[in-house]
Amino acid sequence: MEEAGAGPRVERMSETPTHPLDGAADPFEVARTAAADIARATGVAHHDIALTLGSGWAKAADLIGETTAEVPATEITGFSASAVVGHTGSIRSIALPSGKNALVIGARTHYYEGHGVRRVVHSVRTAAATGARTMILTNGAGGIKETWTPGSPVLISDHINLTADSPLEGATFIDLTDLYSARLRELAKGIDPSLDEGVYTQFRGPHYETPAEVQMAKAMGGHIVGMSTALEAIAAREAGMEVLGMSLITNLAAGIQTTPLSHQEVLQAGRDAEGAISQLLARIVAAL
Ligand code: 8IG
Repeated sequence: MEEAGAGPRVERMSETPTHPLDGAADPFEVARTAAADIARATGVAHHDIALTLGSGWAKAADLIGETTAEVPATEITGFSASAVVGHTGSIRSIALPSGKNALVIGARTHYYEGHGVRRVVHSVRTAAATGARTMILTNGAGGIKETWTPGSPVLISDHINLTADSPLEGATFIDLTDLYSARLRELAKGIDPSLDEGVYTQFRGPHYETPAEVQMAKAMGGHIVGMSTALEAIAAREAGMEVLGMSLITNLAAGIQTTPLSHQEVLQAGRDAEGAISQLLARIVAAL
């Protein structure tokens, strides 16, 4: 039991650890430190491909190759424990059959956590600092297209960033034409010709949209609603990586689906689809 009183409270405040990205002069320097941590912890000096596995995609890590090391994300500089049930919180190095190394990030920091966009994109910048030239971003999301059913994987063709934020600092003008690589989308469709694609709309969350907001997203040209990925994709492009984005439609967006949205339902849809979409992702990675 803690005693109420001024003494201990002052002590705790002075002990509050500062996050390495808060106030750092250069977030890329922090990413290079994190990449060195990963090299040390995994024994793998260079990674070629990086994957962020969102809700429903975790099993892909077991299918794409041989896991050579798994490290809790909290042991890597700048990473935080995942705030969401259903997100695993580890970083794995996987040897692919092709001889390449994949870095699998099972810990995503969401924008809605409120720690700022530097922390949101730290995993992407770290992946780039490990040498990865390809960034595969996956997520669970809501679908606006009526032809989609929960459990369908879809390719992200473009995004609308409704966070009103950017990972770029200062006058860093980055071209986002073809942000989601047409080459990689074609490669994915070569493996599964039934794959549809759509425009991902990143909302801040963590609340789901109102039906009116879903109609707004639809009117603007959005097909997928989610709470991640767009800011990460921008950072990946800034780092010069080629980006593949995929969403697992776990639910139809609010108002498109007439029943209420629940996180439990979203997790269940992810579990039901996990085997099939993970296999698909493994086949895509094998073809890279
Ligand atoms: I899973 O319907 C999942 N994530 N914004 N809307 C938003 N994010 C989501 C949704 C959804 N489903």
